[in-house]
Amino acid sequence: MKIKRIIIVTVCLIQSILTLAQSEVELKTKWFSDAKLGMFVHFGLYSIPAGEWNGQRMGRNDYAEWIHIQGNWPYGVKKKEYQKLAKKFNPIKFNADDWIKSAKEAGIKYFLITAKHHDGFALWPSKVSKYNVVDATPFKRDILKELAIACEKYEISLGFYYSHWQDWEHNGGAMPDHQTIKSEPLYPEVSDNDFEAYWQEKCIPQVKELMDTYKPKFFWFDTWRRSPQITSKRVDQLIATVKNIDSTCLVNSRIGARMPDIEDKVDYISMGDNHVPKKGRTKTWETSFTSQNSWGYHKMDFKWKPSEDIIKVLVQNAAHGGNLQLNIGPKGDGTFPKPNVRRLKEVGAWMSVNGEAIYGVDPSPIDDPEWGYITSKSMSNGNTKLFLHVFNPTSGQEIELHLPYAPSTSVIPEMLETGEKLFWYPDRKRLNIVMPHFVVDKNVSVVVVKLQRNIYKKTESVKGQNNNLKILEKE
Ligand code: FHN
Repeated sequence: MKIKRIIIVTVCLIQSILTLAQSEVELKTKWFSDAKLGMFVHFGLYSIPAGEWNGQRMGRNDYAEWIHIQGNWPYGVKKKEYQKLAKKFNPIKFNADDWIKSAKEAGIKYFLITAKHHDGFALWPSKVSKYNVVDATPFKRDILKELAIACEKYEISLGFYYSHWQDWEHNGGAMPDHQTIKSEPLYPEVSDNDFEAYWQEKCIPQVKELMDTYKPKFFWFDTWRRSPQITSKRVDQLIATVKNIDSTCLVNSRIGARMPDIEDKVDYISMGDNHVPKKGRTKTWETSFTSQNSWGYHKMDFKWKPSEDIIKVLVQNAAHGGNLQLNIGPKGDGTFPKPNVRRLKEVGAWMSVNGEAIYGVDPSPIDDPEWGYITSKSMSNGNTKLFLHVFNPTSGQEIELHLPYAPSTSVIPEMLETGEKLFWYPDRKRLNIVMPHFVVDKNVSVVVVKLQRNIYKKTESVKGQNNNLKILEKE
């Protein structure tokens, strides 16, 4: 009897500790998951050749930031040749204030930049390696510092991408997979001892330096497959390097892609490139999304994604509890490409009237309808606001909203942008809503429905739903 009681008490204790720990993590990541829209920037030496080496378009995945490996295809560009780009790096039109202001106007809440990408080049005056923007280029300005000042001015949270695994400058840094490169034995195999040297001499000290100097609110580390070099011990050391300086600084899951326990160790999950999942995750998550195919600016990549698609992906992720990080590859002169400028304005215009249906929303408590997606907010008075994001609406279209109970007669759906009240009629547990005659937005129109009930409540963790929200079948 006594033993039974001890077991029950211990289990309860463990459960409360786990719940406490979980809510602490949720609290720490709340600003990030509420933000919903971030900007990712890939900027570096590769922004100069912009996808072309000696008059020839680069090979393979056509990611401009990979030109070191994929220029002069299929051989790659020799390290000495590539590093000569530093002497040409002089983005005189770079204006941190302009960048961050345009992010702000687009409704973006946080900003993330490649402090160091795979080529190993640092965008700040690193004391750890002379291969940096101040010591190695004619530009001689601390890009990260200027951006940090602008972020503070516009109240945008600052984060850094840091390539901790691949580093093509340090002799011990990881190199791309040999089987995928047709080149001569251009890249020697890196031994674990060499990698350890890189790790202790460059990676850890640079991350520490970034933490101490710029006080970022989050890090975005990058692996995309399991690697023998990225061991649990190294992941733990890197996380500790960040957290020992600021325990609230967030770390993403691609610090150790495909490691079995990685999601327990980190603060938020980063999807694979451009991966927009059909369902949410139990933990805070984001999709990094390119504007063209390439991350770094590529002058021959014309696969620009329309703003309409970007908005739809933002909505889809928000409905599943995730963020969208829209990537921009600035040009070698430091300006944003024209298609990006336009897209930022268009996304910003949509956000300026529909932001309420995106920022700080909960994922949909209802299954995805066939006409679009739903986001929601539970109000302090116990009511629930549903935001119905109707994709490609047509004049007078009828949409069906399936609820867990018969709707009350006081529900009056209205358009978020115009306040126009909509005709509706109930059909048992269904609400049929008639869209306006004049369609306010032919891409995504948002309808607000205020329900005088709380249709979800906090429950235990449910796989596939963020923030542990589960719909109440019956009240
Ligand atoms: O190789 C990189 C690539 O250049 C880019 O930075 C993306 C961003 O998610 N991450 C890697 C590929 O997945």
